[in-house]
Amino acid sequence: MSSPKKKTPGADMASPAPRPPGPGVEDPSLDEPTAPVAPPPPKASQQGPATVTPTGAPTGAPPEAMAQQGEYLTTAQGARLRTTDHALKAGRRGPVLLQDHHLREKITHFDHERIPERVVHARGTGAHGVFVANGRAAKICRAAFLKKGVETPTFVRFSTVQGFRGSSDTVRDTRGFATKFYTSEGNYDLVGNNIPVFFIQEGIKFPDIVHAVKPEPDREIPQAQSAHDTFWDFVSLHTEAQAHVAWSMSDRAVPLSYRMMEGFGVHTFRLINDAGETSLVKFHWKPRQGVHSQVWEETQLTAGNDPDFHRRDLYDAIDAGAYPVWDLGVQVMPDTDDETFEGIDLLDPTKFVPEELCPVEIIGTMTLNRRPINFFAEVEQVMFNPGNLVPGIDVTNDPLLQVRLFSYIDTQITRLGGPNFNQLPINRAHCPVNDMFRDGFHQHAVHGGVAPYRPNSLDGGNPAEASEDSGAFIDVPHPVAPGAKVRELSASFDDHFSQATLFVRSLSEVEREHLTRAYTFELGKCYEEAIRLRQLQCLANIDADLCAEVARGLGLPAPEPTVPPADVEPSPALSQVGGTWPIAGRKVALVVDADTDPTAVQAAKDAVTAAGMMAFVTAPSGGKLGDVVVDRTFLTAASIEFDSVLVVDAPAPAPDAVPLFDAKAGHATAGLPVDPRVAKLVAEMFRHFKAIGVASDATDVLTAAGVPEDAPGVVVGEPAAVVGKLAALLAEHRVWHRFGPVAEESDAARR
Ligand code: HDE
Repeated sequence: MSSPKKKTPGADMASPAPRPPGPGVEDPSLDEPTAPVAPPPPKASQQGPATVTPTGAPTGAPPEAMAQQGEYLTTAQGARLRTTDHALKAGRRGPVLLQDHHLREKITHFDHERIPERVVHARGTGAHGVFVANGRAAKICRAAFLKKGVETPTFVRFSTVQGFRGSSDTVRDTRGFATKFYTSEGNYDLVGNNIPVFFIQEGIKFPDIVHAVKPEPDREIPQAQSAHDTFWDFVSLHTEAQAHVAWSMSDRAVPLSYRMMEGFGVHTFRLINDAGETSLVKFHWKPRQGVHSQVWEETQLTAGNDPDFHRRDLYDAIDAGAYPVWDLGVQVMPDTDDETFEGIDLLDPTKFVPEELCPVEIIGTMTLNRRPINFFAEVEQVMFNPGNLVPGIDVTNDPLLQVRLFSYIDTQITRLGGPNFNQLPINRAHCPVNDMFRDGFHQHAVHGGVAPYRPNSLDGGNPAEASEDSGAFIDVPHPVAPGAKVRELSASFDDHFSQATLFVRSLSEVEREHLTRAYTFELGKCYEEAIRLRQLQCLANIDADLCAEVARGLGLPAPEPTVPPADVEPSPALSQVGGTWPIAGRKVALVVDADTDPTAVQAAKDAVTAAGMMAFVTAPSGGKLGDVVVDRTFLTAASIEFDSVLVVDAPAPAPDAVPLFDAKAGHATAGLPVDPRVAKLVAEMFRHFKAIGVASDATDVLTAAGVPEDAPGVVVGEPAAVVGKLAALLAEHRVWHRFGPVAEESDAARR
C-alpha cells in the first residue's frame, strides 16, 4: 500500500508555503518497500508536456501516463524482471555470461544517456506557465494568441550563455529568456535575452564571439567567465560589442533570481494586422517583482555554496505558490522605409530604443506555475527557434536575426539526433500538424495515407494549402531595396559607442560604482596590457569619468577619446533601483537556539508566512523544536540563501562550532557568547545590503557581527512586529543607503 500523500506546499495557489517540499511525492518509509504499489502521481507543482500526439492531436491521456506507470520492473520490451542487481554469471563466483540480455540492454542504454549540450546557453532551467492576452495587440497583430482573454500554455527556459551544462548559475553573464507559446496557430518562440542589445551586428561573427568568451582552448579555462584575455581581445577589437559589454559589466549580468529579470526580444520584428498594415516592434518581458541583482561578493559566495541557486530559487518559488509573473510589452514603431526610429537603426541589434522615446505597451501577462516532471525530457530537450513564427509576426532584415533563422534547426539535428526533434513531447505543437515530412531517425508518428506530396489525387488532395482567410502564415511582402551583392553594412551601423554612453549615464551612483568595479575586476584578470589599454580606449570613447576610474584601478593612464563621448539624454528606466515591488516568495532565515521557546519560533514563522514570504528555521542542529521543523543548521546555512534574517534568539556557540576545522566557526564575535557562524551570516547579510531583524533581547548577535544597532535597514523589536518592517525594506529590494556617500548621494539623486 502506498504511504499517505505528502501535502505539496502551494497546491492551493492562494497561500504561499512556509518551506519547499522534499524530493519525493510521498514520505519515504524507513525500511525498503517490497510489495508493488501504484505509482505516485506528479507533485501538484509539477506538469509535464501536454499529452498530444506527434501530429498535435490531443490524446486525452493524463500527464502521468507519460511516466513509467506499472508496478513491476521490466525490460525495455516490457518483460517483468526478477532482479536488476545481479548479472547472470556462470556460478556465484564465475564470469558474466554474454547471454545476459538484460545486463547488455541496461548498460548499452546507460552508455548513451548523454546528448551534446547546447553550444551556447548549455546551463538552463525551465518551467511551464500560461500567457493571457489583454487584447491590446489586436490592433497591430493578427495572431490568435494575442486576442483578448486568450490563454496560451507556455514553456520558458532561462539560461546562462558561457558556461558548460554543469557550471554555476551565478556567474557574470547574459541570461537567455526563451519562451515557447503553444498557440492554436502553431508554436511561437520568443527567444530573447535579459539584455536588450547584442555583442555583434552580423550573425556571421557569432562563432567568433563565442570562441572568444568560452574557456581558452589550450587549458580550457576559465569556466563560465568573461574575465579573461580572449573575451576582452575580441570586444575591444570589435567595438560594436561595447554597448552589450557595458550591460554585462552592470548589475544586469548578476541577477538575484530568474523571477526578477527583464526579458527582451532584442531584434526588431514586423507585425501585421487583420487589415494587412505593418508595424515594427521590440518585445519586452517586465517582471512584476522588479529587476533585482546580487552584489558581486554574493555571486562568488553563491557559486561555491549553491551552484544551483537560480534553479532552486525558481522551483522553490513555484512549489511555494509564489508564482513568478511577467507582463509582455511591445514598443511599437512605424514601419518606415528607412526602418529607423528617432535616429536609431532598428535593424542594428546593438541598439535599443529607450522607453522614454517609445513607451512599452503591455499586451499580456505570463505566469509560471508548474515545474517540469523530468528535467531531461523537458528542459534539456526543449528546442527553440526564432523562425517558429505564427501568422501576424514576421522577421526583419536584421543581419543577426537572419543568421539565427538558419542556426537553430541546424543545431538541433546534432543535439537531438535527427530531424524529428519537433515530435519530442515538449516541442510538439498543440494544434494539427500536417507537414508531409516523413521518416527519419526516431520517427514517432504513424503517418497514414499514401501521398505525402502536393498536389495529389490519391489522398483526396489533402492537405490543402491555406489562404490568408484560413489562417495561413504571411511572409510580409516587404520591398527589398535595389542594391549589389555586398559583404557590408549601412553607415548607420557605424556608431559603436553612443548607446554604451547612454546606458552608463542612466545608472544610479551605486549601480555605476558596481559597473566601475566590474570593469576593473575583469580587465584586472587579463594578462595582456595591450588588451587592457585597448579596452581603456573604448571606455574613453564612452565616458571619461568611467575610463579614469577604471584606469586608476588598473594602474594605467586614461587615454584621450578618439571619438568624443556622445551627448546623451539619460534613460531613467534603465536603472533598477528606487522603486517598491511585491515580496512574495522572498526568503527569511529565522535564527533560533536549541532551547528557544517553540511557540515564539512558530509565531515568527507565521508572521513571515502571513506576509507572503518563506521562513527557514535555522538552528544549531537539525530535527524539530517542539513541533517546528528545522530547515537549516548553522553548519548548512549560508547567508546567500536568504534575502533577510530575523534573529529570534541569540544562539550560544554550539558544540560543533570548531574553528580548527571550519573557517565559518572561526568568525570573530567580539568576545561575546554567540555562535560564530551566526555572526558571520549576519555580518555578510549586512555587507550585502540586506534587511536585518533582531529580537530586543538578542542584540548581542549584532554586536558580535559588528553591526551597529542604528544602522540603516537594521530593525530591533518584538519579532512579529519586526517582520512588518523587514517586509517594507524587502519591497525596496536592498538597503542601498547603508554605506557611505556613494549610496547616500544615489539615494538623494533618485528622490
Ligand atoms: Fe542564440 N543560439 N544565436 N541568440 N540563443 C542558441 O540554439 C545563435 C542570439 C538564445 O534555452 C543555440 O538550441 C546564432 C541572440 C537563447 O534552448 C544556437 C546567433 C539571442 C538560446 C544559437 C545567436 C540569442 C540560444 C544553441 C547569431 C538573443 C537558448 C543551442 C546569429 C536575442 C535557447 C540551441 C534555449 C541558443 C545560435 C544570437 C538567444 C547554436 C548563430 C541575438 C535564449 O542555435
